[in-house]
Amino acid sequence: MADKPPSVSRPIVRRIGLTWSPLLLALSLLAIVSLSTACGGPATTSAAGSSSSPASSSAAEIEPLAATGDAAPTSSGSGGTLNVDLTEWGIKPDVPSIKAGTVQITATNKGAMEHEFVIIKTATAANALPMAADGSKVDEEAAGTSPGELEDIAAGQSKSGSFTLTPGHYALICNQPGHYKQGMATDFTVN
Ligand SMILES: [Cu+2]
Repeated sequence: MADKPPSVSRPIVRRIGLTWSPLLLALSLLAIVSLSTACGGPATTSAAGSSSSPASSSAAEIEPLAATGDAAPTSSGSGGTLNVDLTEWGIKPDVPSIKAGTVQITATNKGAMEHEFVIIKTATAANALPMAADGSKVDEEAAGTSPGELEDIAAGQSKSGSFTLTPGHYALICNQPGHYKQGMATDFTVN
């Protein structure tokens, strides 16, 4: 049963092939000639265009990052990732500035106490921010605008978040009571 259909179809194919082969040869020769002459140029350019357009589109996806990376000092990082160490008593970003955009920030508490990481966009120097009435903390609302923070980072722990940072001067602080006065503040620039 299974052998019959192939044995039947094969002769049909052969007959078609035999009867059509002169015509197919002629047609294929014509096709080859017409393709190589008329479409040869466009075919190669369109092939080059199609192969270069994915390349250029993928390059376009990379180019903004590469271009911003080129425009910025190499110390400003990739433009997308910022790592910050929190200690007693300091805040140390791994780069002094970064490109504007969506920035993935990881704050790591390398100290022995709980800390937090607060981002404040402000024209004021990081060590001169206005204090709350009791003097224990920065008055964050008076200091500027905050794109966000990573709260309650236990000793030895890290927290990460994605923040939208627009160009300007920032203060990166820990606003646990008393920590800012101990020096947990640093200036940061978004280009
Ligand atoms: Cu702290």
